[in-house]
Amino acid sequence: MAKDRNLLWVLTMACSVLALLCSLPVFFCGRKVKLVVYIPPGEFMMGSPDGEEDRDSGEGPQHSVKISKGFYMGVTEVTQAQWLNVMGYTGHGNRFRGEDLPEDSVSWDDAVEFCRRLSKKEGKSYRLPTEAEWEYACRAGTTTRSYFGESVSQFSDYAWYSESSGSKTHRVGTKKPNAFGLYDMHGNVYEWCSDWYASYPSSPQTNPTGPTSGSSRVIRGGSWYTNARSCRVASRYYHDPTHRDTTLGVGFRLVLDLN
Ligand SMILES: [Ca+2]
Repeated sequence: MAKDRNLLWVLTMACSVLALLCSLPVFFCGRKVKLVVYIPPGEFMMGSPDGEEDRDSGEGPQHSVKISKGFYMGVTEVTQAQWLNVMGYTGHGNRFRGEDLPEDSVSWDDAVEFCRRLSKKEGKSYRLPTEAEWEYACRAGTTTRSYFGESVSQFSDYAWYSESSGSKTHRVGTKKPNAFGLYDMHGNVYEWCSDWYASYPSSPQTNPTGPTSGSSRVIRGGSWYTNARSCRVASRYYHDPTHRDTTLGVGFRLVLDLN
């Protein structure tokens, strides 16, 4: 079993390197910048193992998930400049202001509307990540509490969270990225996922999208406001999809589907 896991890790890392080499430059706001990276298909164990420190029961049961199709994902959270360019107005009462800061107080409905307008504007298919895609992309082949390992002492090198943020959000992409080249998957702002929140199934899943109805949508990754426990890769939280949280800091990250 250990040998299989090592092989899986090697294959995933090989795909990660390929993904970085294949990072897709796209035009946005008239500037040619790398906004998304390719996330290759693969399989992973979703949720946290029973023995993980700081684990919450809602992170289990840990179960096998297959992502059968690659996709592109935003290198960073959606910034306030990107929001203005697409929506034509500044955000809904962002707690912190700055064009390179993430949108920090958007509802799920707001984020979905942004995806709809950007898709129409560019003739592409942008959407929120599923919860499984988010965790798969964040892990980038790792199985630890964060994409950089188990050590809480390293959190400040990788994440803007309660101990490192100075009680505010920060310019996106300024901490260390994961193996896929994604920044701020831990901390800065929480990120909306497309799924309704629900308990996990125990059986293996392929491209799970969550239940068909519910009352709260999933948010992931913790924020400038939360502690390291809430920034762990398996940590889950949720909100009413109409709620614009000016305390926690909730933004989002785009997924661009392959044609
Ligand atoms: Ca984040």
